[in-house]
Amino acid sequence: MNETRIKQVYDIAVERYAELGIDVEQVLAQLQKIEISMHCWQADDIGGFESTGDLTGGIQVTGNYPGKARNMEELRGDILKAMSLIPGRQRLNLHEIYGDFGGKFVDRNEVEPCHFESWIEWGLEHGIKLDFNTTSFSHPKSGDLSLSNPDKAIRDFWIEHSVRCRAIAEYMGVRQGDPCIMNLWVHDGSKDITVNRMKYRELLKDSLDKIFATPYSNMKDCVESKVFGIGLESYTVGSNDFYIGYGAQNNKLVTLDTGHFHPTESVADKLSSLLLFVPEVMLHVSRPVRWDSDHVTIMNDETMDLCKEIVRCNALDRVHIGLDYFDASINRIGAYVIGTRATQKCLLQALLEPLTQLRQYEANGQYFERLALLEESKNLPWNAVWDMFCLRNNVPVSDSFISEVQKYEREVTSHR
Ligand code: RNT
Ligand code: ZN
Repeated sequence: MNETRIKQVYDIAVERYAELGIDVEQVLAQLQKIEISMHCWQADDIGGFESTGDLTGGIQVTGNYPGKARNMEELRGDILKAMSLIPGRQRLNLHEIYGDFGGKFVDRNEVEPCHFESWIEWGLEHGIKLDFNTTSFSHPKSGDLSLSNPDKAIRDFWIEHSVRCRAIAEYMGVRQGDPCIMNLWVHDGSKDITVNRMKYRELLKDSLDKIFATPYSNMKDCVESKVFGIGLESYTVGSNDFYIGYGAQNNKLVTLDTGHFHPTESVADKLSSLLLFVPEVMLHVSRPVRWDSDHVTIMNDETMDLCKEIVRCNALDRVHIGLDYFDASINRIGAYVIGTRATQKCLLQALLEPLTQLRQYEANGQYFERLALLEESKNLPWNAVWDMFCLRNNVPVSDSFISEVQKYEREVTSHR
């Protein structure tokens, strides 16, 4: 891409937006500050470094594109490569099973902050802040029920795991000088009609109370619901209602995964309700295709609506944006780049929305005018601003990241 052309087109876009009262430079400064929490698990199909066992817990990765990361070094290299093709600075979201266990087997109820020391050092070296997740799946004790298991020994095992994970997240937060967001999602559920739905939810609530007993100030807890898992289709203990209730009552962050709702439900619309009752929200931006399929995030209406709602709620400081998808059928580094850049593009368009004018129309009951401006906003020259954002951040403009991903594939991942 010709730099001079990018600049010329950008200048025209700046003028056009100025006519609508939008300060593009200010928007770019805002976008620059948003760090997206990239999920480490797209790099290796949620494998982790604990075992080579199967992925369980009702989630599934499909595809077998060659070159997936086989160890920590490869995974770190892939993530740095992806980040080098994405403008701005991002965070990295780790699962417990990605600990640096030094070749030894460390069970989930034995994990300690030291197992993440090398990650913390790596993060500090590269300016990448870490987020964290408990891991209830892919373990002999996972079964269908973990924190809500009627068997106290199994429940206690997962409580211990989660308690330890919080301590690790707190340690990460201290070391990076910024709170680590720790997400808790458990797969607990049942394949078929369940006749004691209350019982498991009581147990989950009780387990959570125990897990959250210690207050911390350098980590933030969030709880993630879902509709169903594979093989657990009829009942999900940690449903949306359950966690909204829990979060509201206990002042916990609620995680909204865009794949975890009924297909026509708007996740964007949830923000302005939730933010009135819970302190902050964590997002897992994903793309469900017919089900919670975790396809690569793209710039579609759902992601756009979500980003617009964050901005319209003036909640950029209360909504943490993370990604959660896993597609093993295409180049995995490319998948990171597409999904993260798509989310940023949606955020940019949200920030460039002529909101003052739109709200004026709305307040006046001028609904034709509101709809007309919403439609016209779609074809404002936001792409010229996006190209400039990439240029200033020294990352490939437009589709020129494709050849970078191909080069890395040729030189690195194809040799695995
Ligand atoms: C599963 C949840 C959860 C996982 C990750 C791996 O449906 O979305 O967030 O995808 O923890
Ligand atoms: Zn998720």
